[in-house]
Amino acid sequence: MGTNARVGYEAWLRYEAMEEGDLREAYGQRCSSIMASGSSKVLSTAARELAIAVRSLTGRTPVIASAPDQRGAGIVIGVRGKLDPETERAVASDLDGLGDEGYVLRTLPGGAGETGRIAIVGGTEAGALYGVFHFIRLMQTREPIDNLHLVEQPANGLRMINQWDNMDGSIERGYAGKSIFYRNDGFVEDFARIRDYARLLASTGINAISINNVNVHREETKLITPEYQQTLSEAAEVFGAYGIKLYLSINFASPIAVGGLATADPLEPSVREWWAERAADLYRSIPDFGGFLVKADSEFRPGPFTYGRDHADGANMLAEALEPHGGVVIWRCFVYNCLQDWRDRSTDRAKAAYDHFMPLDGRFADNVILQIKNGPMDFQVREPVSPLFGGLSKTNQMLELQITQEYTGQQKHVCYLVPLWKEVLDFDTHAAGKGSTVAKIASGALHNRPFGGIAAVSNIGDDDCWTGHPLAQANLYGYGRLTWNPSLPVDRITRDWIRQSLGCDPQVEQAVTDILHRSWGIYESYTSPLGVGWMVNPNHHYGPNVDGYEYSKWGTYHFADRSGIGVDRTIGTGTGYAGQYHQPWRETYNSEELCPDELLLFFHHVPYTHILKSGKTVIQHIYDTHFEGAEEAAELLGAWRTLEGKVEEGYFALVSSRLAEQREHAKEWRDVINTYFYRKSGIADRQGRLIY
Ligand code: GCW
Repeated sequence: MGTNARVGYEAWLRYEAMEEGDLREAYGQRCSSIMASGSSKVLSTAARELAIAVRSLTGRTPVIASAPDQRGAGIVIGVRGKLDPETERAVASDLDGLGDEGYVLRTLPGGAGETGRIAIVGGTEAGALYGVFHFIRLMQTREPIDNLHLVEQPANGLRMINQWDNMDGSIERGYAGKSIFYRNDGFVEDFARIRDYARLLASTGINAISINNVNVHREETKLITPEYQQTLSEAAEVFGAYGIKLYLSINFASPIAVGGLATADPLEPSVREWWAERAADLYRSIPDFGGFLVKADSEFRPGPFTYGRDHADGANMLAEALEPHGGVVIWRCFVYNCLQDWRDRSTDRAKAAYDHFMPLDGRFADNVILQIKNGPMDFQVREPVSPLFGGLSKTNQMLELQITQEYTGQQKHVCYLVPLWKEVLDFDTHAAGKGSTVAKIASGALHNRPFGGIAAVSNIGDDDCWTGHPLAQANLYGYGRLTWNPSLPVDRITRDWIRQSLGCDPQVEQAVTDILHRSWGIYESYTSPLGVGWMVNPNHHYGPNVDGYEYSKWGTYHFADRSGIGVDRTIGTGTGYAGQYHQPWRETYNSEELCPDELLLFFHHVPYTHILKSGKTVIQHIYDTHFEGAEEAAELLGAWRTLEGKVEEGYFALVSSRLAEQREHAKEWRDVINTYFYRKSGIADRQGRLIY
């Protein structure tokens, strides 16, 4: 139980002093000296991070050595090809085929009476840093380190965070305070907090960050101009020391807005030149700049459509500007008609991304990556996986997730998203036969693409605990771990996060695991039912409002009437969306009988009396899940309260107050939804519970 002034600030890099005993002794002894073979920035970061962790965990201050410990003990951190000959020889067999960001973690045999040293060797310095954070995690989770022999490699080239931060200090869809990057139309003066963020991210494997909102407003448009280059290069340095590359969201109309040109037409030579100059300039001050993230022709953002050009024309123009410098364009596929007439039943927002981008497959430059949201709509608590993943085969793709809980309780409710993301990553599109998972498509492995990865919208702000709700830290952490290795089991991620953040008390681990693992299901049960989505208050998206978006232009409807509910997206009588999938999904989703219950209303309009696979009618399912969900939400608070005295006081209190708020708000959801459907359908609850 630490005594930090700022509750939860250290998150999972909290190095609480270990309990006295053999393990603490052993860690301390093994780590008595730390030697970094080389003096680069990232290696120094790695050595420093390890020293901090060892000192706090074991109480022993390691010697920072300039040569390996002659007695054979200690930690050697280094990069392949630049190690002392003895270590290089000892790990040689592990280095074959090791990628740049991969690492080897190996306990080497000692001579007579010696313990032997531990080698942490990366393909590059960044790899070594990831190895160090892995090693620290082993100590935090009390794993043995006497016989380590691990070789790790990231599954994804790009492991990215998208900040939706604005330069006035606000954060679009932010639920954890203000931006840690900006204030009053400029950067913050002190980058200390940004540095602390970089280390949290790097410790989970993140290697890329875009630092401004994809909705690029006036001031942010200037980020690519000389005005901000000095400050940007300082920010890039901070991230660079942790192996993280900086990206910027750009405004497609920049040539007009800040370039003084009359057009932003991507085929116009002066426009192309302008972008090429901007890119060259950026790379002059930030040699390892990552590239541009682009939201174009989406929700009122400018784009190539204005000039009669398409997304490939737009993206390729930027790609051409970045290509000489090794940069990439990440082009978002969140493109749909947001001025739909609700009376128009033929337009289906779910179909839009596929319809826009499939015809362009094969036309994008090699350094363009299309960033696709996990679902076809927008980060709802339940959606099918976007069919675009199974569609594109000649284009680099990247999966976009949302860590910030826009539609999943806004960090007032606990909603652990790692299980949801796992379902998405494991989803088999059948694009190239069985085993064509989203994980393999996003990484680029399935279609052998040069670039790929995962991006997610961050959930942090300047709140003491970063994420508003301390338990929401588990989402940021779990996201990073999944980008490194999408096959990691959920349990493993949860266990590590708890031990690293809250210590190794088994009772804490049990209770918090339980809370986290139940949370997504609970949230789903008292909010919108059976995959239909929305039912939230317009604009801010918090709290129940069943018809909040029903007669709006946003294309997000549930079509509830007196006899039934749901969206017919079948091939025969509906919008045809189900036809965007490969078999067997096309048939599964298209059929009322085969469609899984949890997505039934996404694909079908059915009567309230329709019998689900569970044996219940739709209406009874709605009543039951809402009554049960609200009860379970209350149980979460009870479960948490058993940990009083076992979790640091401020942290305990903060989580308690959030869970109490969730309990009350879940009742509001329950009553609004149940009442709405009772009044619509006139069908009573079989159990006669109170409905208003
Ligand atoms: O979910 C919607 C959000 C917008 C967001 C948009 C997007 C950044 O409500 O706030 O804008 O998605 O992903 O572009």
